[in-house]
Amino acid sequence: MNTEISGFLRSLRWREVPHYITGFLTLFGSRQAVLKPCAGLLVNSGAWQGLLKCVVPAGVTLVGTHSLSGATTEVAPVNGSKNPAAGSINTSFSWFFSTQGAQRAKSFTVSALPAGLTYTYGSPVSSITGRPTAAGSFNITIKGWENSNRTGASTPLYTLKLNVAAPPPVITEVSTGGVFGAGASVNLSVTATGAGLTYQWRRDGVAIAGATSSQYLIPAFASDLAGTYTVVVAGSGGAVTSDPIVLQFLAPPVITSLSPGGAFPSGTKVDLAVAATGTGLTYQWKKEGVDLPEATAATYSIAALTAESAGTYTVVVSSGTATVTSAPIVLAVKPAFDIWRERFWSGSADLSDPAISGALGDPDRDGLENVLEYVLELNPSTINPDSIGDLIPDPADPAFLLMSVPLDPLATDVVVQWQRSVDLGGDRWVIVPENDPEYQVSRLPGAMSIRFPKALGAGFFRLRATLN
Ligand SMILES: [Ca+2]
Ligand SMILES: [Ca+2]
Repeated sequence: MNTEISGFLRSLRWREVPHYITGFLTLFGSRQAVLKPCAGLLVNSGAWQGLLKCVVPAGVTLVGTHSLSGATTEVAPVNGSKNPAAGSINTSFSWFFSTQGAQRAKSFTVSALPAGLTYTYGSPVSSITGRPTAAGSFNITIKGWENSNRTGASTPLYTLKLNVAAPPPVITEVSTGGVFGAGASVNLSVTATGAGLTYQWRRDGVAIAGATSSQYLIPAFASDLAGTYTVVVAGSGGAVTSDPIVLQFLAPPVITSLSPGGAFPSGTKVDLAVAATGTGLTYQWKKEGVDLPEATAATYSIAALTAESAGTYTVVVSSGTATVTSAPIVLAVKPAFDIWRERFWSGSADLSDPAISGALGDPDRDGLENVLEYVLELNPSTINPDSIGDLIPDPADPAFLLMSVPLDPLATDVVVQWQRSVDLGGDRWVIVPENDPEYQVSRLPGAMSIRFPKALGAGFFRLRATLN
């Protein structure tokens, strides 16, 4: 009797029974192979069934005896494949195996394959290939069969342990830093690839509570939020930290002067102006909070104030993203005569007494109604002379007489007319129309004049003023 180690560990070739047994016998648990022929006990002449039913003498521990190709055929990795095997998510994986022994398996049962892997039968080498889609540790079981349709004798169950590692996350994009002013909205974001990703944003190395998504929004930037930000992206394959994102604080401009608001007669030209300190200043004027088109200078002019253009104005002064909004400037339209009245009677009950402060009032009893005091720029509380001027020869042409009376240029809400009389008779005052062919009447913004040929003879003239 003679034994020898052959093929692979635990396989023994038994040459002593040449006329019956030509296969291998696997002996598990016994280093010292002690085999005795089963000759005569074989039930069947076929090699497959023969050894299966061989009776092993006492004293020999025979474990895992199976029926495929005698007792020596089992599944084993080949072509450099190892067990346990290592793979990575979404990465090409190949593992080759075969049966070892005198007879090849003609089919396999491969169970518990991780997603992404497939089994392919081949002769002599079969394979498990693909790209695993999930990380983890997997136990794949393989069993070889005598027949191609997974019938007949089979090998023992072989277990391939496959460890699929997830790759560490890869940050593909992360926000850059910048300089931001108070109140600026800053949105930090990171894009990364990897499985099971979690995020933690940090400021100056300290985790920010609740900042655990791929985006971190700072709704209103402030000086104490300046610093170096990073985000740690962790996944099943590890964790990576982003490049630093430096956020700097930019102090806002300081407004040093601003036009006051006020009430102005309709048609008044109003210039609004702001002055501020800061670098690279830009401006945006707004009315009722809405940007005014092309109102982006330090001054903004309203050519003629109207009820429509009256309202509340502000100006936003910016230095980069640092901005400051001015106090409101309220502009109102008010009749010029009312503004004039308030100049004399503001804060007094007289302001609401028409007999005193109304257009026809004459509180100083100088014979000039308030509307005349107004248009002539006189004081309604002090007595003025009843003469408003003299007729003089026109310096440009002495053949003409001329009288010019200064008027308040803002008193555009008053109709002023010349009247003339030959003898001061109470009911003989005649209005001089503006297009009178003989008496030339002109009203300029600041004066009212009348001019006529000396030959017409002098007379008396007076002004009549009527509030519009
Ligand atoms: Ca008066
Ligand atoms: Ca007066």
